Amino acid sequence: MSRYPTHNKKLTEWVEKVVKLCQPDDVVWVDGSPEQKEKLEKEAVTAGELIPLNTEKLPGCFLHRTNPNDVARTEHLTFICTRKKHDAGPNNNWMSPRAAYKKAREIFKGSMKGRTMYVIPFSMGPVGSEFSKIGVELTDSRYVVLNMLIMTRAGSSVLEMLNKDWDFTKCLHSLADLDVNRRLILHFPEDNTIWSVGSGYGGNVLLGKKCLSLRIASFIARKEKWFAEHMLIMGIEEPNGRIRYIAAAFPSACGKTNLAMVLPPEGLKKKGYRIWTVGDDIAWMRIDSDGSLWAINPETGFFGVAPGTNSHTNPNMVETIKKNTIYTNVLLKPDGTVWWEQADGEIPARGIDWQGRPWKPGMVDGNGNVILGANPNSRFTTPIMQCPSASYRLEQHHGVPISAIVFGGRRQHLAPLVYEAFDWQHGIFVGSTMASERTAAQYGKQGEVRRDPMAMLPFCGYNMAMYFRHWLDMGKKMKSAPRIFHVNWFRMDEHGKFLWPGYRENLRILEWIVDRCDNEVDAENTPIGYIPRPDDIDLTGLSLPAQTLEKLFHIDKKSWSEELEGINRFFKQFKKDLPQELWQEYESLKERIRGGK
Ligand code: GTP
Ligand code: SPV
Ligand code: MN
Repeated sequence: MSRYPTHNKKLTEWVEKVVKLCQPDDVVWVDGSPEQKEKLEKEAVTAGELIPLNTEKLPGCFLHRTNPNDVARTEHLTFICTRKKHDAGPNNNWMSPRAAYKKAREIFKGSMKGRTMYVIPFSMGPVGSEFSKIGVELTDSRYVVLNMLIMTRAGSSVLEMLNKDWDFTKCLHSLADLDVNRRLILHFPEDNTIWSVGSGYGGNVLLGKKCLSLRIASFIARKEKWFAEHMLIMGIEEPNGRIRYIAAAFPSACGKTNLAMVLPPEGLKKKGYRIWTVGDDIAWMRIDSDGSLWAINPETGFFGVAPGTNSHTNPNMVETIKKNTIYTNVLLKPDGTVWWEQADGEIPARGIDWQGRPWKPGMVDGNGNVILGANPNSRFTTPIMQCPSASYRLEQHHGVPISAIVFGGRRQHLAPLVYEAFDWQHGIFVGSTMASERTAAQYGKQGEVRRDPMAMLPFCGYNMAMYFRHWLDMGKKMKSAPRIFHVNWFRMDEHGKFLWPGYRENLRILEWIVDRCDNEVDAENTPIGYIPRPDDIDLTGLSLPAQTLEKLFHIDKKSWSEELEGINRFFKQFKKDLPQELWQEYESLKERIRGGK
């Protein structure tokens, strides 16, 4: 019997190599058993890495605080390391593989001394499905292990697949000393390898998520002719029992999680809608034998934004996170429960804030700014299966058929509440020119508008021009391609107030989208695409002045002309690589805007 629980030589040799480099005191293989999980939780509590929460009100829940310098993905420290710089494209940070390995090796050297290294075999997608991919993460963080157990299918069943010599992505992570100056998130798509060091936060370290399922997977998907996308997947069951599935790409903290489990609003004329949540962040989609697009969610958990989550905005999530949940960077209340800004109930009179300091409402810092109880990017990790709207098709190897693809972002001005692209090619133009205001999910200037094509700007593992090419080509391969839409829940009036109430009211818009897919409703032709006729959106039970609706759908020519300039600048950076079709679409849009049709 070998001293390893696997015969996979590639895996054992790699583990040995990493042990030599990082010098952990011990190596533990994660088997996915409840006993091992409990042991890890106990150790994490003893070490002060987790705070156990009120066992009656929040059974199986813990609080974790990350280093205050480490509370969001660090895009400027994230690199795509292809041999040729051109293959990473103009939107990715690039380092040569040789330089990147060298630089990171220095930081990894001895970084696990005094700690245990965990070997986590995990599957993205149902174990054994031909659409799934396997990864193995080596990490010195128990927090990472416990999160990966929620977010992925991890443990012995995956090791069995590896025994059958399935290939896997090598994912190496070490907290090292959490020094921002020694933090790197490196992707080596040509080696199917990820190295992350110096961080302990979410997308930087749960390597199955953004690193594998988007950056590495998008690289593989282009070669294998499928899609790895930053999209939610949801089913909309109509009262007659027909379920239409849609996939929607919104940038980080722009409403994917909320929409994926939305409850139908009161008052809709058609009663009896039901929503099925398949995924809230990542979709892997491929063309199946029927010529249409099918999607799986590779994950098994939600890593959701806490602030703003309450029984009004997202009752399904409030239900989901009552047990077996890891909270990160939220406020701790004296009774051992947690709170964040706009949570349910009263604002607590006191508590311990996300940085571990005593907190009271209204406290201000030296500059007079209000001190928040929870970090704006505080999150919870929680199993999808606990969600009341969890789809019964989550474990089905083929996933679900997609009728519509929806793009969207935060635009205070410009983009109407919803519009439909004229056809696939125009839809790719709409997706490729998406833009959004920056949120707390990434470091950088909040509120600044940036182009975020298909919500993949920080997640595309190769040259984005090639990515657009891939989207255009895939359209030609499908017998019945999904229809493409764009939504904007975030348009504001002149006083900076949201014009659209959002959240569950968004289903009114999805209703129109689904009806369009079924050819059951007409639309108005505008220069930017099809918009609903005023009477075709069911607004019963919602008091929305006609004027507001007009503002929500207003297409301002001057702003669109300015937008065209921004698009032009964005496209130009791709030089000759940008597919000609997108320039054609650009010219057509320009003409339509000028022509005033
Ligand atoms: P990531 O997990 O970062 O990829 O984000 P996400 O796209 O899943 O975003 P999420 O659903 O967590 O929403 C982020 C923020 O947007 C939260 O503060 C929500 O309260 C807010 N939000 C979500 N939906 C709506 C909406 O329809 N209208 C408005 N005004 N805000 C919304
Ligand atoms: C996002 O930022 O889009 C997230 C959170 O979903 S993280 O996993 O940290 O990337
Ligand atoms: Mn996300």
